[in-house]
This record gives sequence, C-alpha cells and structure tokens, in this order.
Amino acid sequence: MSFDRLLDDFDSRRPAALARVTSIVENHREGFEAILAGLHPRTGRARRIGLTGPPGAGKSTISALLVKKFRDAGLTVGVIAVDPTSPFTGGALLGDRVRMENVALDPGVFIRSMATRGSLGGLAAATREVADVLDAFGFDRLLIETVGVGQSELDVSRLADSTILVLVPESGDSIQTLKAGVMEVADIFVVNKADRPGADRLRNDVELMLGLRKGVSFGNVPAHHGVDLKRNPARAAREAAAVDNPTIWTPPVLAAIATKEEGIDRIAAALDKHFAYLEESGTLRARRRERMRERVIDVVERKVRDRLWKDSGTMAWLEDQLPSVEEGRSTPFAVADQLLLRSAELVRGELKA
Ligand SMILES: Nc1nc2c(ncn2[C@@H]2O[C@H](COP(=O)(O)OP(=O)(O)OP(=O)(O)O)[C@@H](O)[C@H]2O)c(=O)[nH]1
Ligand SMILES: [Mg+2]
Repeated sequence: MSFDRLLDDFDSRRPAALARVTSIVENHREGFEAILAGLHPRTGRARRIGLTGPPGAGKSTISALLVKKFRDAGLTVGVIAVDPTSPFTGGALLGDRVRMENVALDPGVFIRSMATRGSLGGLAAATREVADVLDAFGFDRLLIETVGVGQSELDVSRLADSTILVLVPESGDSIQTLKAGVMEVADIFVVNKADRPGADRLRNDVELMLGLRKGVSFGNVPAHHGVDLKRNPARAAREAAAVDNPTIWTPPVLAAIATKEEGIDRIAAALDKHFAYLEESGTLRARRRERMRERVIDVVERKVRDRLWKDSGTMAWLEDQLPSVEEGRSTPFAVADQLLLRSAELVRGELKA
C-alpha cells in the first residue's frame, strides 16, 4: 500500500491505519520520517500527560481511571505505556486485564505498549514520535506512563505538558529520590495507596519539601492569603497550591486510593487547572518549543549515527587506525577528530552511504 493511501486512511481515522502508522514509526521502518513530516502540521492539539513513579505505585490503575473519566467527558484518549527496563511480555498494561478489556473495544481509546527492545538510546525519541502520531490522529488526551523517578533515560516530563508523579507510602526511598531532583519535574504529586499506613506522613513530607524548595515563589502569593513560610512550610505549600492565580503554579500533593477509585476527580481537576496555568502563563508554548528543539536534536543525532556507522568506507578507515591507537602513536580523540574531518560530506548527506 502506498503511503498516500495509508495517510488517507489515517485521515479517515481508520483504526487499522493508526495501528500501521504507529508500528512503522515506532520501529523506524522505511518511510517513517516522511510519514512524521506529513503528520507534523496536525500535531499540537492533544494534551500530553505523563505519569511516572516507582514500580507498582498504581500508575496504570490511575491511568485506567483517568481514561474512564476522559471518556465520560466525551474525550478520546491515547495511552502509551513505556517500560524502559524489562522486555515486553505481553502482560497487562492498564492495571489488570479486566480494565484492559473494558477499553479494548472502545474506538475512542488506543493503547500502545513500548519497550526498549532494540532502540539503543532511542526510546525517548521513539516515544515522542508515537505521541506525535496519536496527537495527529486526533486524540484529545495522551497518557504516557513510564516507570522511574526522574533520572531515567526516559524522563517523561520532557515528553509531557503535565507530569504526575505517583508516590506510595511503602516505597521508603521515595523522599530520598525526591531530594535527587524530581521535585522540579512533577507538576502534580499523587500519594496513592492512601489506605496504607504512612500516607499522611508522606504527603506532609512532600509538602514540606515543596514549601522549602519553592519558598521563593511564595513571595508572589498575595499577603492576604496569610501564607507564613517560617511557621509551617508544608501548610504554606498547601495554601499556595490553593491560590487561584493562573500564572503561578505550586504543585498540589493529592491523596488517592486508586483501587477504590478515590481521588481521581481531584487528579482530573488538577490536570485541568494545570493546563489552564500552562496556557495563561506561556509555559505551554515554552515547553512545546523545548520539545521541538529536542526533536530536531534527536533527528540530527540519528542521522549522523546512521550516516557514519553504516558507511562501510568509514568503518574500514576506522579499522585501519586502530593499530596506531594501540601502539600509542595516536589517541581515540585524534582519530575521532580525523574521522569527523574526513566525513564532512558524508555527515551532510552528500555522499551515498
Ligand atoms: N492498597 C492499594 N493498592 C493499590 C492502590 N492502587 C493500586 N494498587 C495495587 O497496586 C498494584 C500495582 O498497581 P499498578 O496500577 O499496576 O501499578 P503501576 O505503577 O502501574 O506498576 P508498574 O507499571 O508495574 O510499575 C496492583 O495490585 C494494584 O491493584 C491503592 O490505592 N491501594
Ligand atoms: Mg503500570
């Protein structure tokens, strides 16, 4: 089938075309760049929501409930579940199979699981690209679930407009991890499994930390709200989060019991509020522009890699240099510089690989 035909079917919102285009793009099959280029003008409509947090925190359970909530509101949803560590096993994506089956027949929901597989260092790029496909197809909301807390190769906050960090009382190391810099990437904190002991404590700890970290921004909070940093940073954070100023965002710390469907309304409301903030403060535009920059960098890196390391002449030349490096007459750095010099045309794409 020709790409034109495929894109026509895609435009007619045929599920089979969506599945096919997604596969081509995800696996970087021939023609994927032309397809992405064709879809680009249609992207930018979907709100991209990232969900991250430690393994088993309840991300998928929350995702499934958010899907339900969005569907009830008449919105279509694309879900991308990314597993950067373990290989794809065909296991349940959305919490459990029953929930999966509920949405599997709904044409307003599309679920894709992505695994590292062969994509060397390219999972973030591939995820971004699949998100673009779903966006172009016309889904109103994209949910991108990743395991990990901020420092993984796949930092979901760089793919999403809004990032939800799901924490649970039992993961005793979570506060430790937060200290390492996750606070900055989360727009909404969810303390899930609030039916377990320690949930209040964890919420308080996170609020305390937010109060301390974001202390400066409280300067913007009108005095009549009575925010008093010195007395109680946790309360100050809570109060600041409640202030209705669409150009200031203080991440709320929400409790949830996903298995009892408790707290989902609050999460959905916080997402709406965050999106309003993104739009009104200009942050949405800045974040999306940053994503465009990263997209270009992704593509450049991929092209340079492909052009250099798939070129037999370059590889043969490199092979010939190795003895002198071994013998100490040259260094890896000198060879690298020479390689770049002699490959300028190749890198520019002017020679056939
Ligand atoms: N007690 C309790 N259990 C929950 C809650 N939310 C989720 N769970 C359970 O926690 C387990 C993990 O839930 P998932 O939604 O699969 O968690 P996840 O974060 O997607 O897990 P991974 O994708 O494997 O990292 C399941 O057995 C859920 O039923 C909750 O609020 N309270
Ligand atoms: Mg999951």
